[in-house]
Amino acid sequence: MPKTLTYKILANHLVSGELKPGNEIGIKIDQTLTQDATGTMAYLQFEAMGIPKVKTELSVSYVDHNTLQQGFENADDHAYLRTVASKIGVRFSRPGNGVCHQVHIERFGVPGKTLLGSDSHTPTGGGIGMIAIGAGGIDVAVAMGGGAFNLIAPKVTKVMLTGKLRKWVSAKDVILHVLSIVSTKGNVNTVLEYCGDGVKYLSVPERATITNMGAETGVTTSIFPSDHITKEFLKAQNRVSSWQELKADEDAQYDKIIEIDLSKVVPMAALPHSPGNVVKVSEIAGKKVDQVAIGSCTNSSLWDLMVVGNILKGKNVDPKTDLIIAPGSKQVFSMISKNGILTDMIDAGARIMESACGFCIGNGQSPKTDAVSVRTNNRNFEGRSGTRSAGIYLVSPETAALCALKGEFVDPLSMKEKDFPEIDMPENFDIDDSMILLPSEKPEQVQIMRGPNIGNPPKNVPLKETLEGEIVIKVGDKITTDHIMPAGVRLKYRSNIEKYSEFVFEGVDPDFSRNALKVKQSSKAVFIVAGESYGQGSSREHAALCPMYLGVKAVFARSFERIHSANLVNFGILPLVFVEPSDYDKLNKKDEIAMKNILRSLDKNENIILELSNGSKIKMSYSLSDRQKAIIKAGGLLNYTKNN
Ligand code: MIC
Ligand code: SF4
Repeated sequence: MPKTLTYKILANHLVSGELKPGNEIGIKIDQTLTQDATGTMAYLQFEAMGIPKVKTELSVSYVDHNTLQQGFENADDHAYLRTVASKIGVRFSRPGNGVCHQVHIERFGVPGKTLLGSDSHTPTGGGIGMIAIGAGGIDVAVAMGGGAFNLIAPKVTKVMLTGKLRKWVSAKDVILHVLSIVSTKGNVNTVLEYCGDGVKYLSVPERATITNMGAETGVTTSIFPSDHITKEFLKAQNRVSSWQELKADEDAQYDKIIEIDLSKVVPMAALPHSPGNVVKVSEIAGKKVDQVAIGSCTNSSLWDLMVVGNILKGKNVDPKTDLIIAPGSKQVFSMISKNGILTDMIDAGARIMESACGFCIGNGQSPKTDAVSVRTNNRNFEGRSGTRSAGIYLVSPETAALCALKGEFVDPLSMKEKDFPEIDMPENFDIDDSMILLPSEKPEQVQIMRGPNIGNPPKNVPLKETLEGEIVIKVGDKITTDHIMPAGVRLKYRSNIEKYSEFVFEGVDPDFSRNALKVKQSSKAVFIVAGESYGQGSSREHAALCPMYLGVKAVFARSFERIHSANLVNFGILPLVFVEPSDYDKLNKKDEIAMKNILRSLDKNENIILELSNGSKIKMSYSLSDRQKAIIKAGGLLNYTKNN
């Protein structure tokens, strides 16, 4: 039977289950990546599994999120990550070497391989023809130990690209256009597979921009074929031996088809506070802009920054607008420095940041009160920038550069075609992997460094037949992991769960953590009530781990996002869905709830019943595989892995 590219790669890696959409399958993982903000927990969990050395073909530990090092905490994390990597056979990408996804695609991505990363933008690797999936740190730890990664065999949507992008329109506009079609919800357990004639006009970094931000649609991953463009990219990275041609079979069947004529795509922007609020830039032209930030794993390739630098060349940034630029990797940084584009940026008035996530995760450059901040990154959730009242607008590098010069929104299509900069891309990139440390050849001699910021992962207890407890918070739709577990200035506590837990739901209900602990101390369970798409956004398992620490035993929601619901399971928290969505309205903060016969119901695949103190009952369903039920019963994946 003719196959999609997605199913060809999945079939090559299948270790369990039947490869049919909707079934739970297990796949072998060839490569893993972690970043520092999720990595410390992943490696602590790996250590707790008692496996001496990773069993993957390649595992890389990146440091890119927490690089500000205000206080000792980040530096403690880095020292732990460097030494544990050296001991267990993982490469270590030093702080300063760049954002994990950008570096991974440059130096390690291989068409046809599987990549699991403890970061939701791991699908960036789909730009080079990998099946690249984001997951919680503990799933990555299991994969490093040689265990399969379990997922629901996805439905595949064909995104058929025809035509060629006009000058001043770029890959970011394509993915924002896709978001305007598929939105940020309802796409769980789907893969977006790009094909068609238009693909050949997109470079690998442009494809990576598109697959990167596919994460915002909620899909499992996105993928492009591996063709002569992929080969050229790998050649320029001196890695052509990693290339193989890969594409879907001619008559492959897709679940859905979306057609996009690239020549008709126009510059787009996502308005605050969701990547799905997409409009044409022409609709907001003239709106004043306070800050522009260019970089992140979505748009910081050499091409992106060459375009930006050439637009800025010989001009000055508007006096009332700040321009911040963070190159995606040391390779990009070094190349724009050598070819003089960096000087053009500095001369134009740009503030240059190190190659790291920085502003994207709210680690510095928080905009002023009520600011309009225009950014090339992928998320604009409320408060993520560090300034709750600011509105973040997501755009292409072209739009961002023009906004910085004029101090207001400019539709790039108002520019003349002939004024688009002529850019000569080099045939070869500068290769220098000296910032990637190889693991030790004498691991027995490596001492793992654990400063006071490195705590042990907290333990959970097996699930009980009956839970009695209280609803400590009720939230609405589209609650993101940034709402549940803020990053920014709190990011430095990622390795210290007790401290980090103080900030759960900080921006939604500052008393949540204290109230939850009180309920836990009175030996009752803590419950959360939520609307649709609970847990959108990042893969941070802390959004499950810290609630677990605070005594959360179940979340009652209208629907869940994929990575977050997997993380809840991994930490022994029940993700339950209202059978009758309107029952959401019957539950309130402080309600006392009893759940009986939980284990029996799970065994029999029956609904779980919530008993309210007023006598009424609410039916909750769940979509859990037998393996997931066993994990929840054991009190989480760590306990389960130890027992099996
Ligand atoms: C993000 O973009 O939200 C992050 C920060 O990269 C997260 C990971 C994290 O929270 O550490 C993600 O995308 O998974
Ligand atoms: Fe880093 Fe932002 Fe990319 Fe997340 S989305 S990996 S914070 S650059």
